[in-house]
Amino acid sequence: MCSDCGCHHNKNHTVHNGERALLKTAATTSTVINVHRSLLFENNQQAERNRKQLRQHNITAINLMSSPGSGKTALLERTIDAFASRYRIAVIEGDLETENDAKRIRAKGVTAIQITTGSACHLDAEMVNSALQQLDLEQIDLLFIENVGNLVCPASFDLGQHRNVTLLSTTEGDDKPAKYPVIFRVADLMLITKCDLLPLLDDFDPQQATDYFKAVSSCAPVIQLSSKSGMGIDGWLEWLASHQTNKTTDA
Ligand SMILES: Nc1nc2c(ncn2[C@@H]2O[C@H](COP(=O)(O)OP(=O)(O)O)[C@@H](O)[C@H]2O)c(=O)[nH]1
Ligand SMILES: [Mg+2]
Repeated sequence: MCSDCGCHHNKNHTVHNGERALLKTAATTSTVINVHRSLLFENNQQAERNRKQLRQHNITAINLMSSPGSGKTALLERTIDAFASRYRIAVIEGDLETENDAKRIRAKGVTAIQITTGSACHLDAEMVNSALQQLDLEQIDLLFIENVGNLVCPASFDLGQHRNVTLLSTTEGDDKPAKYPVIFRVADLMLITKCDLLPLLDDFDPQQATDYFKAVSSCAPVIQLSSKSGMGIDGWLEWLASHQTNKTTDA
């Protein structure tokens, strides 16, 4: 099992199978670790190339990470409604199967590239690079990357994004930042989503979730919002605007 993501996919699959055999001897363990390091090293290099390409086109890329169903696509729909006249937006969608999320985004008139990963539980920099090749980068100010729903693996794979946003929905429990610290530690912002449900939930305390988050992250902000009611969305849009420092259509 991969110590970085635990998944069995693509080129990693061979490595993992190899790992099980190789772990039998201490002498070869270091070989396995080196191969893992090399895979992440390759990913990081591609991520740097992606970042450079995005910078050349003045694109700000935001990587959205969370559990499945915590409201990433709903938030993007809300964001597009509010910001499509201000920024030229594109979306890269990551899921194991289906074009469902890309279709939801396209229904809003925004270009969306769907990556279906098969069995992989996260996006990687190479996948994002192949999506970038399908986009007209000159026509984009803000690029959202909706990562595969997973609170563990996406945190280990740099995609070339400029900012990480981790969502925690009120129905998941306020202890998740403590239980899954890595994905919250890499966050530049935590969004507590589905806050319209708070009156119905007697065991989710937003302050407790924030305290757990602050304990693992340094000083990243927290915004409580609801894509359904619109509560808190303005704070999210302000945060986005403050990180979209490049070309704007209303400047
Ligand atoms: N009550 C409530 N439900 C929401 C909210 N945002 C998303 N949902 C619902 O949560 C489910 C999953 O949302 P989706 O955006 O597909 O989540 P994703 O898997 O993270 O992209 C859908 O049924 C949404 O309607 C919200 O702010 N409030
Ligand atoms: Mg989604």
